[in-house]
Amino acid sequence: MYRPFLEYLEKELFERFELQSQPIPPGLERQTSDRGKHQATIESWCYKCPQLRKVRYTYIDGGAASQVFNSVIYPDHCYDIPLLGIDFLSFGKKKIIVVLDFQPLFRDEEYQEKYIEPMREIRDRYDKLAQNLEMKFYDANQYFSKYLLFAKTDAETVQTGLFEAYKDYLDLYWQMLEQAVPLTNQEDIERIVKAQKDYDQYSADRDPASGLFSSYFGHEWSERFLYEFLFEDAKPLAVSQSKK
Ligand code: BLA
Repeated sequence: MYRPFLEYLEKELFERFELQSQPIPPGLERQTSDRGKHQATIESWCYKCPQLRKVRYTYIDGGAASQVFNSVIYPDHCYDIPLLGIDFLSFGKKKIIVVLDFQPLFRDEEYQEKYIEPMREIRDRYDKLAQNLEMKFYDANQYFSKYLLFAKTDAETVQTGLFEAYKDYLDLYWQMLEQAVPLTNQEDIERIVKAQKDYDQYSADRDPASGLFSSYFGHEWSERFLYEFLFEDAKPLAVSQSKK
């Protein structure tokens, strides 16, 4: 269902950047499950290039029961640009949730003005996909922008409106990257390192997918996938707590 989105992202990335494939820890790159009705394959890709320190995307194909496309793009630490976050989910065709955002690293006015306001014009053209839904797992004021697309929708809208919106958001994101001036001051760069790391910790600890991964692939695999691949700069909760 979301394959065309994955293919489009891949094509754009390969046309615009000198991507270098990055290793994914053994056993996490691809996994299949045949636990009765929980049959699914999960597959992931990871790249880097001078402007983007980590580009990862994952596809879960569980047939009609589940289709998921998830991706995060982390710019190099010398750019304070938001992360690009994609989470498109479909469970049994009835429950379709799509989230697409430039995930802000900071919340000050200047940052909003520079990186978030430019999204407004696009967001306003896709009202149907920006439903101001309440978040249960995350805090909407942390790492989400006010112009995110977040909707409960249907297959028809995914193929038409969402695909258009997706192309527009990606275009704007590439444009921001092209215009970005790299930071050179070490302290400024350290601030980005910390902000991206905090994002990983926050996201890993709250990820609503952990139950989904566990149900398909087991708890142990799920923890490894979260902390060794998806959010590898995060420490597992038990560890980070015992170190406090
Ligand atoms: C919600 N994301 C969800 C849910 C699942 C996933 C199962 C809960 C849906 C529900 O029942 O309400 C799935 N999350 C995943 C998967 C991966 C993952 C499969 O990380 C990894 C492969 N989530 C992101 C990114 C964004 C994001 C990058 O990983 C940013 C665009 C957003 N997902 C996001 C939001 C929700 C969500 C905002 C709703 C959560 C809430 O209500 O608080």
